[in-house]
Amino acid sequence: MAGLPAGASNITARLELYSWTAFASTTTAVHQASGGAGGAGTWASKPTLGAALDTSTAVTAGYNAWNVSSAVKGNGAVTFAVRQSTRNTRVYWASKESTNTAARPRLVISYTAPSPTPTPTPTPSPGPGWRLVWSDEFDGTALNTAKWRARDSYVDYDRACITSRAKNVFVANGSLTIRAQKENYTCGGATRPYTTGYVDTIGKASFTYGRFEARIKSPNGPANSRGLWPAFWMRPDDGGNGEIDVTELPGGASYYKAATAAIFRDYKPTKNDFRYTFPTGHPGDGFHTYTTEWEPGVIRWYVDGREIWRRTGDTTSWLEETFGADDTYKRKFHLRLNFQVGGWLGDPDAATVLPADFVVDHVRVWQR
Ligand SMILES: [Ca+2]
Repeated sequence: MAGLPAGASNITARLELYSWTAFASTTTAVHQASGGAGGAGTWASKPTLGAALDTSTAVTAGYNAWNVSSAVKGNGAVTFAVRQSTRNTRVYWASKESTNTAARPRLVISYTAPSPTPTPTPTPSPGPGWRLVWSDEFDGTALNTAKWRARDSYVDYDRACITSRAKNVFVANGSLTIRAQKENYTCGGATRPYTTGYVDTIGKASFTYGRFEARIKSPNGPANSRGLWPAFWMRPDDGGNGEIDVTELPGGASYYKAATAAIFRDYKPTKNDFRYTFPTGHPGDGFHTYTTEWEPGVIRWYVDGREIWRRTGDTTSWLEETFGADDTYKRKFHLRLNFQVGGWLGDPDAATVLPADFVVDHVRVWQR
């Protein structure tokens, strides 16, 4: 037997032998019989029969079945024999050489197929010289407030109120989840139809240059995701010009397949951005790793370890001015994870499924 898929479970096996006629006999199926059963019926040494699997007390015309599941654990060879209390088996049973192919012995297998799992995406290793300087693997049971602050807030372009409640931001099962909900909530003196979450490292961790990575599962599929917009991005502590978007993952039929990489000088907007469409799959089909390497004179973006885009002084005249870090202009950028609901790329519609989860397996920062 070779056809069982990896991960098959609940395997059952039925040995079926065809008898040309009914007769009285007790038959017992056994397995792992050793010794040959060939020849004319007079053995020099009879096969050694194994333990009983299943017994039938009468033979009927047509197929007779024995449950041999306990002998079948997976692919590979298993030998079965049937021990019979009366009569000569050769007279009544169809053999594997029978010209009637529909009467040959057969082993009928049924099983539960493994549930399909998305291709796991490896977490890429950083190149030479990068040293891990900060990370959160989200292994605990609560947001680590030494590293992050969950905000209670709102912004004009977000249709949701941002709350720090566990309903919107929580750590469990090795991940941070930011959950957008459909619920009326009041913030800034107005009631909004959604809530969401937002965490940042302002005042807790900020960096000049580095390799910034998050492993993320977006909630956004081809349908039912319009208006959902997870993002991992960075802003300078001084609140001035400059934004680095490691990834933005807006939902909706027009956007769900792509991850957007971007840098902003200002919000006039002077910006460069690039929408990377996955060669197979999409950001919502499982966890994917999004990385930005910010170094003097160059910023590179990666998805699942593959470089997708880079900016240098040649492509972007304002790169050094905005992201340079000479001694007189040493700027530190902090990390942000937010899950905007609605805005420039469309509001949720009737098909948008809420609650929706923006799940982050880890955030890691290296420097060199
Ligand atoms: Ca984790």
